[in-house]
Amino acid sequence: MRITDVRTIVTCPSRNYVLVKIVTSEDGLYGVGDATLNGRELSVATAVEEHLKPLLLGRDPDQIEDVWQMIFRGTYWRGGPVLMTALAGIDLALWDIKGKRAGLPLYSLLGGKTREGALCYTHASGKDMSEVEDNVRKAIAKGFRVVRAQIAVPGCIGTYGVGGAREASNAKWSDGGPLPPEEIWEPSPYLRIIPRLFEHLRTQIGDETELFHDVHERLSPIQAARLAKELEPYHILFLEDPLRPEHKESFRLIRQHSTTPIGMGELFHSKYECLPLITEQLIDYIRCDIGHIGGITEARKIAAIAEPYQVLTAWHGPGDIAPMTHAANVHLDISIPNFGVQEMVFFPDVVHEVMPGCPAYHDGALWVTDAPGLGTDVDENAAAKYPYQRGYLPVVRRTDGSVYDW
Ligand code: GCO
Ligand code: MG
Repeated sequence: MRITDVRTIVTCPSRNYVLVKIVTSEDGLYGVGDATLNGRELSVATAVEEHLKPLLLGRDPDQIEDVWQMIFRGTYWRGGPVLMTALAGIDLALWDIKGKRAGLPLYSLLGGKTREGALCYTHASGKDMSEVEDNVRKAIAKGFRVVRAQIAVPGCIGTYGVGGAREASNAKWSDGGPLPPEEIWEPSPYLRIIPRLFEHLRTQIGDETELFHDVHERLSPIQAARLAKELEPYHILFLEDPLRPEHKESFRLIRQHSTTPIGMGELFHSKYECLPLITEQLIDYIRCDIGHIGGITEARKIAAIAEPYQVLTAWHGPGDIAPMTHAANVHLDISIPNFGVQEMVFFPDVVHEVMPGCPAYHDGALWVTDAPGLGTDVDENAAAKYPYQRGYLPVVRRTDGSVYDW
């Protein structure tokens, strides 16, 4: 069996996705992976099409580890978001092929089920306490047992996780295309309102539902330590991504001050970045994006490294990665021993039309079928109806105009 074609499919059913379809010499046997990198999609599509496709044609698609090592180490300039997203797209497609060839769902190839369904969380946000509370209640009514809560920060324009980008300015280039929306954010009002939000939610909603919050890598070490400490009485599941990904040693400071569990990792690109946080037990949840760390091959190693340190997984699962990565998340979740929780989104119908087979939600969990491989696919004719549209993530500034982290 040989790889006979590698097709890069760029499509925009409501937002941009980059897919990698690897076709084999066996009749009708192909796999589809996701190589979407929000806001920089075409750089990944070019990497796959121009640089990686020639390396893949004629190779045996069964040798996933060898292909992975060849692409990761063979470049010399290894790692980074673009190349690791490209590698993830290829890796997922190869695992999809392996499963289809064996006639087995991916979770079976990964060792078989350790649980039925993957406990998952949804997002609840709002412009004030009562709106967030309403949205948490709506999530609970849908069966969610874990809910992420975000609130608009007073005096700031736009806030991560609260539809902030829509409020922020939406300037146009002279070519008519969009520019990144610009948001304003300040740490002091943020640090004041978040503990109040969780005090409100615990008082109004009680202790049963697991609640937590995404900092989105915006705090300094001592600010993060303060927030983690002040959130202690509300027993959140974890504080998500409190520090920038470059500052791994600073997690020690958070640990010195607080017993609030910590999750980290959606901006990591390899197992090496996870190592110190896991081996020093500085975090409780590792939440890499399978689509940005080179796929299932790397993710299962990260999970294995985390297991003896009692770090659980919480793989990133936003709307800007395609259903193939969501499926990979769930296949791993239900086959590893140290699964924690899974982020999910409800995709619009048009995404299901282009990419059928996304894991289904019911009873607070995500479920994959027994379809061979990932269980997901792409309808290339449907994809062609939705051409790429330029899009950017927001840029954040402080009130003095200086650039900050989104
Ligand atoms: C999350 C993430 C996302 C990212 C997004 C960027 O926890 O789901 O923080 O919302 O911001 O994936 O493209
Ligand atoms: Mg996040």
